[in-house]
Amino acid sequence: MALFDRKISATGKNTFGKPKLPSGQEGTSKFPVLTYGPTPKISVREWRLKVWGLVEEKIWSWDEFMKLPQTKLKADFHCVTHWSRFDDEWEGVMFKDLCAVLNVKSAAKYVMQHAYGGYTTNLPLQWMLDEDVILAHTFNGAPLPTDHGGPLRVFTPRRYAWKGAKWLNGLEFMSDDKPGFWEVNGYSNTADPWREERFW
Ligand SMILES: Nc1nc2c(c(=O)[nH]1)N[C@H]1C(S)=C(S)[C@@H](COP(=O)(O)O)O[C@H]1N2
Ligand SMILES: [Mo]
Repeated sequence: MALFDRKISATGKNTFGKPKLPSGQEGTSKFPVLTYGPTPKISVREWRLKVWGLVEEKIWSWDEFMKLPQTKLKADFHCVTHWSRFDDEWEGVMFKDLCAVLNVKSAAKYVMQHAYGGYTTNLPLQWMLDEDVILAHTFNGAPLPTDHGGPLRVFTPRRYAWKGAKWLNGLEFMSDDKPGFWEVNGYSNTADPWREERFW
């Protein structure tokens, strides 16, 4: 397969001081699509984002969501299937900025991301609050392609890419950890690319 037609080399450190290329990864200019099951096609008119659980429940429409503070983030993307992309520009709402307008209860320690189509993935709230976790709608200056999770996906630069749900439509705040889709199916719960936490 043509995934590594053009290998991209990367040396030195990334923005948070980790090797630009984690061990076991290869740089590519391609952006493969990795989706389990069919691709949900959601227009921004019908799109909603709901938060529930240990938080004051709230639902955003697209227009309301776009009024939240918008940020551009340059970051690298690491997939557990051994490819990495470098220096893409993502734009959207940082999770920490979204959290700032929520009433999260102090008992909330974990967050489950929910997507149209049923995909889920879990992370500690503390890790979701990392400064670079973004709910992204724009990729390199254009609307995020549907295949890659448009209208809105989560991107977690410090974790393997399965820790970001494409077609995000819900955030559940929880007191206890609960494994998401791939975590149930053998992927690591913590997913640190610099420790090669791929599977358990
Ligand atoms: N809703 C949803 N989100 C998902 C997935 C999925 O199947 N469904 N796959 C995950 C996996 S395993 C990876 S590697 C990345 C892939 O993102 P990409 O298709 O944009 O490369 O999305 C993650 N988010
Ligand atoms: Mo993946």
